[in-house]
Amino acid sequence: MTVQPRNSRNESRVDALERATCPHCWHRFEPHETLAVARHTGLRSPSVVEGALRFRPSRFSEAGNPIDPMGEECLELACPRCFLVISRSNLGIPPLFASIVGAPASGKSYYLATATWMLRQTLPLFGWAVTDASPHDNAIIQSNEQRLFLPADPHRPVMLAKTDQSGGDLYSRVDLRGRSELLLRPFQFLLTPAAAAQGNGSPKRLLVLYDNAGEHFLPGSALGTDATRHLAQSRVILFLFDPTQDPRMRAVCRQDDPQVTKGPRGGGFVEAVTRQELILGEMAHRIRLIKNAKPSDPLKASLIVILAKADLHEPFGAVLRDQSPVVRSGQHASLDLDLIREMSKLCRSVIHKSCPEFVACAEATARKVLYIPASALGCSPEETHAADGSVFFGIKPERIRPLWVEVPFLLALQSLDPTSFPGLARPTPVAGANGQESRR
Ligand SMILES: Nc1nc2c(ncn2[C@@H]2O[C@H](COP(=O)(O)OP(=O)(O)OP(=O)(O)O)[C@@H](O)[C@H]2O)c(=O)[nH]1
Ligand SMILES: [Mg+2]
Ligand SMILES: [Zn+2]
Repeated sequence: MTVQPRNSRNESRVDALERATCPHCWHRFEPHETLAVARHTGLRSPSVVEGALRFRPSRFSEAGNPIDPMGEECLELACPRCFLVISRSNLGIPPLFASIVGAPASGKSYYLATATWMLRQTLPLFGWAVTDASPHDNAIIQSNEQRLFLPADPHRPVMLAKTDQSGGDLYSRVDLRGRSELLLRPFQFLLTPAAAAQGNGSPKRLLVLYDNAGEHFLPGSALGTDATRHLAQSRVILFLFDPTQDPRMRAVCRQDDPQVTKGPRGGGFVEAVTRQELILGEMAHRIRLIKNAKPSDPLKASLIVILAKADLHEPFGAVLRDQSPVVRSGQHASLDLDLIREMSKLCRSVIHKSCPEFVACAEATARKVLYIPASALGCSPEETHAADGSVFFGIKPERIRPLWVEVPFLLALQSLDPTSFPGLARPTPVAGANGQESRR
């Protein structure tokens, strides 16, 4: 795809494209406004964080790539507002923004890494391929996936670090019209219908996800107001409800998980995050502020409450292990929506029994709320002694069995494109010995 201006010879091609949305600052712009990043090392821009000059291209190579003022062919593009590098997939491919929300240590980073890994395995069953739209931006999530699923030594416990609140590779500090803002790095996945699915005209999709530090979602977080602005773009919000952070839910969890007795990271429980409905309320408040909506307006986004770490709560551990809503029949897969609805009802009633105020808040926040139990690990982490004498909650990769983590994303895709992600019309019996129909 080129970024040639309107008066170029490719005018009709540019006009056919939709407006683009920057995944860093969510500015919407026409494709011809896209900037190019100069390749010549002598072209620097002191006002840009990443250094190289950004410019509106007027000359193009044979291949349609911009040429910088020193004659070098440029391969990188940038947003005209925040100047951060964007992927070519950000031009013309409809994005599906999804936000993952939850208290510190509610399991967001483990959830995200296991869900993206499982989507890479599951979406091909529906005829879709998953690739990294921006390998540079996705490096963090790729390395988390590798650590959990493809380690050199699967017997050696590993852990994912707590997400930084600022700094590190996850953030870019930019100057937006004189105001310094902290922008969170997006993880972007290109979903492409495979040859078999292309016949029905399904367009490619760009799934855009973010991994915030939980502190960003706490009421009063100054850093969080900038870093969670993606919430207002999202069509689907996944709220991770952590049963280990509420004493009433903790009481009905498996007690042999170190988080249940020592707190989610072994340093005790933090009272400020016990009431998870306050985090949900703060999230809704921020979205309404950005959208200039009335406090009584329900959010337009779908809200999926994920009962995280569901391995801690029977019957979910066993049921999720035995039943998958992804049903394969020959070359095709479909989603057992009846099973998902049944689990949603069960999950709602379990949370409601211990935390009725949370359910009331969720249902006052969005028009449509689904409750999905999921477990990133499928088992508990273990107290592990590191070589330097410190203790951490580690997990042996050989024990990891994610349960239902990809289901919320499959549901979001199903509501956008029911032809590619068909729902099963009726509950279907599990796997026949003849292999005609099977659950993944
Ligand atoms: N039992 C169980 N524990 C889990 C699961 N997923 C994550 N955990 C534990 O939850 C703790 C926190 O997980 P993280 O993914 O780092 O939490 P986070 O929400 O990203 O935390 P912040 O980055 O601080 O916002 C870790 O100690 C994990 O071992 C799960 O599926 N089951
Ligand atoms: Mg995290
Ligand atoms: Zn931008």
